Amino acid sequence: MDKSVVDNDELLQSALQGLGLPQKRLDSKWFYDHRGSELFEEITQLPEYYPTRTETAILREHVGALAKYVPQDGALFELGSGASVKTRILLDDFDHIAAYLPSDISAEFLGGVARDLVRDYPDLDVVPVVADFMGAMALPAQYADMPKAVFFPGSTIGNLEAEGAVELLSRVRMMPGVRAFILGADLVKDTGELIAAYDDAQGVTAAFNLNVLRRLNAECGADFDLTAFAHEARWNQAHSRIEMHLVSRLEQTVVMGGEAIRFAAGESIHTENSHKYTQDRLAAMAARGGWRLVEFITDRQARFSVSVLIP
Ligand code: AVJ
Repeated sequence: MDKSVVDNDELLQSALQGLGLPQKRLDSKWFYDHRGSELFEEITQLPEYYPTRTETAILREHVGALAKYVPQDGALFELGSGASVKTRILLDDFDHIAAYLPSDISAEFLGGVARDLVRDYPDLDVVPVVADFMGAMALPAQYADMPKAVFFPGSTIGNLEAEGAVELLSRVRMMPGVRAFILGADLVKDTGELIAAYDDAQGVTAAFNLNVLRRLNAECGADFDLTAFAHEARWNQAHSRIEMHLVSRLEQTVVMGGEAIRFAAGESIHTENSHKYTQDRLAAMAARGGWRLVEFITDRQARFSVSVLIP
């Protein structure tokens, strides 16, 4: 094998491990290279993808109520901040905070976003933190102890299984200075509506899903034929989640990192979970993580929720 084709050994090791499982898996965090982050921003504009516009409307309407939970002269620390589009609703209203700390796994994407925020919010310390929220999130020293609220919108928490979500909630709870956790979470609803949101007519979600294979080719020297896999969104009732899969259209063998990975026709790679909640389930999960749910705000149709948790 030509080792020089492997630019990302962490991705390669993670992918080899996941693709070696009986139900092949790829961690959804690998969607978010620069291209994947762009495709996700396109998803947020789709007519079928209700979460972003619904959460945006909730934030606009209730920003005043949320402001009370964000400490005076403190910081807003965001997990998985992406393009920080929704955060601007809060930043435009919060004139009492000192710093905004966006964190994201895509360093390149985050850098560009932070540059725009520095320009648009000259009175705010905008300090980007490159971090995976499933790992240690080390904040720069002068912000580590600052009173802060943590913002985790978009139902990104839904990518985690229950144990992972509780672990994350506990870990954030332990960070110094944390006074509140503002959490966006998608809610259980009609299955047809959920499926459409993850299998849009324009095929943007399909491109987003397939992008992870393009990434394995580009960064790990794999030889995935992207036309040989089909995007699929499934509702898993038992786990109350939408699952995304990439289904092999035929029997095939893919080579990656010197290993042959065999696919039967119809066999899938499970690429994402997106859990959908009820208020009771969210409150229970928060409690297991050491938090108390004190606000639960939804739109009129109860499609999406923004909760405030306090220690
Ligand atoms: C960014 C994790 C919230 O689960 O809805 C969108 C990602 N996947 N369409 C979600 C996603 C397919 C999204 N999150």
